[in-house]
Amino acid sequence: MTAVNSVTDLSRAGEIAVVTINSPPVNALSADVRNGLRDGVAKAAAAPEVKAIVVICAGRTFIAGADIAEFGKPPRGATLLELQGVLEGGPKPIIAAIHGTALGGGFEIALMCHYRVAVPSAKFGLPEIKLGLIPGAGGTQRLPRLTGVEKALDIILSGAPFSAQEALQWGVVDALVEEGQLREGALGFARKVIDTHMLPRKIRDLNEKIEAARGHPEIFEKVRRDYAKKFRGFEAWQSALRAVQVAVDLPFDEGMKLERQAFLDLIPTEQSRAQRYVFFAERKVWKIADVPEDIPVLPIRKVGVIGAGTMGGGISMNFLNAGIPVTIVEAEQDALERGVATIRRNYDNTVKKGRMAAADVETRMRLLSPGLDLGVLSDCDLVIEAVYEDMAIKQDVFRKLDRIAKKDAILASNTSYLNIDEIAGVTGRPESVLGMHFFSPANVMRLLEVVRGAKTAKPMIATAMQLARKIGKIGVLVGVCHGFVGNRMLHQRQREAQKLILEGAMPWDVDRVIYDFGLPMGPFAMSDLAGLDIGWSKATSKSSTIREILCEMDRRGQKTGAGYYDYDEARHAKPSALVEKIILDFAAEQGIKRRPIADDEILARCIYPMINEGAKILEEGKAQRASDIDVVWINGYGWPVYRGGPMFYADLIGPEKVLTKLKQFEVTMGAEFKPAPLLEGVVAEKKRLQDL
Ligand code: 3H9
Repeated sequence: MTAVNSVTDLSRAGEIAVVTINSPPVNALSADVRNGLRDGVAKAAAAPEVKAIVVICAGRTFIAGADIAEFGKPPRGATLLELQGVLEGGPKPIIAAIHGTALGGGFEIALMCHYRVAVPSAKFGLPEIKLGLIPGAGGTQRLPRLTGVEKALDIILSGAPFSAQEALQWGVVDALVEEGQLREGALGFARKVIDTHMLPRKIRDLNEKIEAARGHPEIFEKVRRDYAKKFRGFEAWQSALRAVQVAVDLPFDEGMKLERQAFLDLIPTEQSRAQRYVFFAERKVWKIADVPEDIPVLPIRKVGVIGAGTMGGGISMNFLNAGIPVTIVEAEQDALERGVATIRRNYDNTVKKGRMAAADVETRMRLLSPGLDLGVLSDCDLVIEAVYEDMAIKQDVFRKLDRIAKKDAILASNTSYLNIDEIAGVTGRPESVLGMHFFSPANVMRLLEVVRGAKTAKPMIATAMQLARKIGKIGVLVGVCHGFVGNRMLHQRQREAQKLILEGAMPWDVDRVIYDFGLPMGPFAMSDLAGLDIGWSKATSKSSTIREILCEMDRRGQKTGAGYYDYDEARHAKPSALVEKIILDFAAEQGIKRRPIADDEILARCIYPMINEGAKILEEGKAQRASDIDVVWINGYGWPVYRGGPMFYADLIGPEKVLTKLKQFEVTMGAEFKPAPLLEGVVAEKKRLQDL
């Protein structure tokens, strides 16, 4: 074995040379890896005794893509054209041996090789679209030549990984070899190549499948229609479509050039910068400054959930899906039965949509034990309380839990606003208490705010975060404050939205601006969906806000067929003339002189106070970093990933612009716009929020 460079080795097995890349953690295609690959393969090809070359990776995976951290920096090292020259253009057959995840540029390197073998657990994919990019090393030109245009478009536009079995079926790999025996299997394949005189097979020369698509623009039209909704607001997908179309219409080398240019053009776009930022942000959340990564976590073998309502049921499903038994407790038999029936119905609906096998429903339901008494939770390792949002009720539950739960159990509250320390304070073990704030629908939304109380012990925090990962959530550690990170910022937006409709806008104006910005819906559509009567009661309602007036009229949102909007049977929203009149009358009664409000102002009024609140959250240490706040907004509220989250957005448009506007608003509209000192500091020091 000889070292080619610091990340590449060259070894020999008879007439077969083996080039091994070893660049942890994921063998990303850095300059070193590219250099090593180029030089290693070239050296092997030059040795007269070598008849075939295997390219393989050490560690947990084949090359998992370009080094994302390198994008936008000055180019270094071997170029992709050079790699293509030594790999595809090389004189001797080259076999890529694949395990782990061959993604993006990694998969494209494999496609530059002449043959591919993989272990059955390997995964493949072109996830560039998720980074606001398109494949830039031939993926859009070579993949359609193997799989046909439709399949290739699906792989490129979904960005989703596919299995080794699918890869075999679609002609992407030539053979599967025994799990754990990749090197031996690849050598065996290489032996066969030598013995049967198989020549280097270049994908660039395989034209049959793309010729089949030539003269059929309807293929692209259909895909464009199918994906239009999913990609509302996104840019890169149109480039991806064009690149594949070029593969069909133009010779290979021209296609390569156009693909490369489109890729390079996308790198500096705001969307791609935002999406790459989010990629790293979603990986940073797991790192907690004062909780070591190797701290021992507690085994969670059984989970208790108190409350079988919408939240309790959704929360339970997460654990059932992960194979963890759940005991769910309700006070009344019929509420318990309703809760269990809802869980089953949700699963049945998933089966109907073809996304789950019927047998899996039974497997999951068998893991669920319903109970009517908190006493049945005594053997749970984690208990999550999801009862009515009321401090006295929650404290009562925790007092009882303290007596029932086993010694080292984690006691969690799913509260969305309340003070975890006050809840923990009624127990004799505040170190075991934390918040696990799921977002509705809890079995669908990816975000989990893990709320750290003043006394929560570190192993409890580490366990909750690890569990979040296990159930497929993205866990963000937050501190105790009203509404934590997400709802605390949301409150700012909701307040301004309510003010805006009195000052001159209509609910549908505000919603349109927020929707066009990229969120799935605006504040009023969201209220209608959630129900206007959350936290409202007839007894105390005094017609003192638009919301109260609407609730009193039984316009309580979609569920009553009317709220800020009117709804038809299919739940399509229509602006309501009645609501318009209610707003106008109410504003007049309040002596508010209405004025036209421009879209710019609506956006700034809704979003800048959120950014300001985010700055206060950082100042108070209630979030670890600005990017954690962004992860909350992207995964909990549908903030468009191509805008990177509210804090990244502030950096993008310039913190100074936000500050200036807040100051103006403060003068004309009052103290709620007073800029956070942290924001003032960032501007004074010409920093970015994301760097704090
Ligand atoms: C591309 O290839 C463009 C080409 O078409 C054209 C040009 C050639 N770069 O996710 P994990 C880090 S675009 C840099 O926790 P897992 C990651 O930050 C690229 N760093 O592990 C983390 O660091 P840390 C197309 C990367 O086992 C560590 O590795 N490729 C990269 O859950 C472990 O990552 C992709 O988009 C990278 N490419 O999942 C694939 N990848 O430990 C992106 C990872 O300091 N990667 N890191 O926090 C993934 O999807 C997952 O990381 C993977 C492993 C499935 C590979």
